[in-house]
Amino acid sequence: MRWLAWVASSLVVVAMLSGAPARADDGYDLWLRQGDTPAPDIAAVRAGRVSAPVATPTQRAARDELIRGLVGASGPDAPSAVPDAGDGALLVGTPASSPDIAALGLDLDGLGDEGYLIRSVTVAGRPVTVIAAAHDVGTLYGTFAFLRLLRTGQPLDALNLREAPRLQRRVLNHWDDLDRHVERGYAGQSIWDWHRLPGWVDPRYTDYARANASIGINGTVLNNVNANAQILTPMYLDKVRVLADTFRPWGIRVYLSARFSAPMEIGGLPTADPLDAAVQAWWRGKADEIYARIPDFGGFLVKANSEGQPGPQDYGRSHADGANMLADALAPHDGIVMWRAFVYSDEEPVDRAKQAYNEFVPHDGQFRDNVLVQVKNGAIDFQPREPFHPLFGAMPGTPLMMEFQITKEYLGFATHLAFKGPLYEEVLRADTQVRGEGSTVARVLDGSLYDDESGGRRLTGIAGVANIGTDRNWSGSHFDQANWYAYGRLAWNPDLSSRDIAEEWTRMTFGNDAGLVTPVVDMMMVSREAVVDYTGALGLHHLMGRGHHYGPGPWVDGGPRADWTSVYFHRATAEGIGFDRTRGGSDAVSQYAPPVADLFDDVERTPEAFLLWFHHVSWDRPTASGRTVWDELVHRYDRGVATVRGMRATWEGLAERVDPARHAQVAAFLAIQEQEAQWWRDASIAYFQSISQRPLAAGVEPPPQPLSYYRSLAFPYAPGDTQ
Ligand code: GCV
Repeated sequence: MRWLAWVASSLVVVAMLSGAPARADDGYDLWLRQGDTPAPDIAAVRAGRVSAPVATPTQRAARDELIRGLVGASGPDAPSAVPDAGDGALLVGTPASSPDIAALGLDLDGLGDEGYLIRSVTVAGRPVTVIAAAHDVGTLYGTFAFLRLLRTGQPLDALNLREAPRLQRRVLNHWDDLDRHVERGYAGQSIWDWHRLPGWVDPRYTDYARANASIGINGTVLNNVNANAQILTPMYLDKVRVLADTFRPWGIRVYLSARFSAPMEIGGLPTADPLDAAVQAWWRGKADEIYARIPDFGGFLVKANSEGQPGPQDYGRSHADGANMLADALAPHDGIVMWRAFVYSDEEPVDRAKQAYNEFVPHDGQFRDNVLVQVKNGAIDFQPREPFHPLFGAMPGTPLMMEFQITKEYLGFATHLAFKGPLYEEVLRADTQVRGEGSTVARVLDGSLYDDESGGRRLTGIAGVANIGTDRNWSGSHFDQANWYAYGRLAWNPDLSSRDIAEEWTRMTFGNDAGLVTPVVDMMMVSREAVVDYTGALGLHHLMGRGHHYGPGPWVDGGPRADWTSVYFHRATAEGIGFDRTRGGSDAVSQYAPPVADLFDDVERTPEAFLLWFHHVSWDRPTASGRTVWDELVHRYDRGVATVRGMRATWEGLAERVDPARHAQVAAFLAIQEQEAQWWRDASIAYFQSISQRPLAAGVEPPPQPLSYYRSLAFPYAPGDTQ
């Protein structure tokens, strides 16, 4: 009863606070912030009765989350236990954990290990909200979903939700090195404090797990795909074990990036040949060693024979040989291999966009059942816009998992506001047409396209390259948190709309003030297109600075490899611009299913967004607007800068509606973005005009500096570069 009284008095306090101005916020609490959430007005709280089991760590996590969410309390003042409320008005659990749930006889079939239902029912004449699942982790996800409804101001009195994730493995990929450098990371150092582990378990690890669980992420690859074999030594595995123990209550498994040559580097073997018996035995022993510490270890992620990494081809073996050798070592423990398809060779004269397909399609059907081939969303490298990767749909006999980038290597690092939800959505909804219309990338990923053959038993998954670091706000900027959030929500349900996700995130992150939500969501929804415009529209790609990838570098040429230059990709000449990937060119179009290949092959029908990706056209070719390609490109550069200017103005207008700390940082970052968008625009126009020799249309401002100035800028310490 003391607890009930405490809840009641807390509610009064929360209610009083809900009308107060926004409090200062450093962003640490992400979308889980209690912030200015109005006092919950739900039957359960009014009645003061919540029944949630607390017998396991996952149950306790769900219960604690409810306490935080319902009474706005955490920390030392929070009640230590929810009383056993019998016919509680908020009833949480599984048939096994709660007799009350069992008594309801709910239909939990088909929810799988992670699904849940949330339902408003009447028990003994009293309204009860039920959060039920077949397993504890389902109730945890259901709890977060319920709190999401609460925090976003949804009605809670007639609920009938039934949810299960569409993809099984929903994983973050950390490109974190063991010295805490983060490759392509713009949010400080790696959050994994390897040196102090396992003795010091930073509470931030729990906060990390909680944030991920709240959006349904259920796995994390702790180390960079450009892997260091040391992570597989006993000393590091003891550290990994502690992280795995910390994440387990939140339904999160750990995975590791495995360096293919580890048997040589830390095992003392003379070879890493996957067909060598000693090598196979070494990996089996290594797997046993890992599972002895971490019984639910997820498995290995591997970057092999790509950008200088070792791999099976060093021994004349195939990607399937390499992946299967590791898969066999993990199979007795139910582990999986995520084998990356991001492979290309500078010794290969073939268009880089075609190489992954050429290498992997011949091995379709040859991978073990516990292998997922992990494919980037597009065939080049996480550009602001790419057509979907032709491998999606081209390997019916092999489960493919998506690799998105959450960090913004090519979209302005952490200072540019670019919401990637629309990028993810565009790719997931793209129609491969491999089995007629509606063969979307999402259906390739969730396996539903192949249900006839697999009976729904295929392994499925998705990965996102994390944007997380030691910065207090985790992601380097407040708005980059939205990219982490959107990735998780789409990993759970690839059919969600990015606008809905943006709104959900905004409400949870900044509050439900209608005068704030609409302008912020509108701003987020135009932001990625703005980046496309000011970095190179109409299908241009790979135009950034060399190495660090910061700022414009359309002039980048020479160096160690042609396929790391910009001129390789834009192919601008005095006559025209674009990469001819048609049947008459590199023929990359033929890697798509015939209707898509026909579309991309036809310059008249190719969507303008991909014009210069697939075609080399005259600068003077008319575009849909009536402007020539040259004038349209310049127009888009200007449009991109103007959009950012508009975003700044929108944000300025929200000063009274956002706490000063977050408002000030976002405002400062938008100012940086505007300057850098202008820089991209000026440098790109200066460069392309030096090639096209076309005049600028009337009214267009010439770049203020000569091309030589933009070319002379150097940034040796830009963050996130490879080491
Ligand atoms: C981890 C791009 C990035 C590299 C990254 C690589 C990959 O080339 O610039 O930093 O390496 O992709 O995805 O393996």
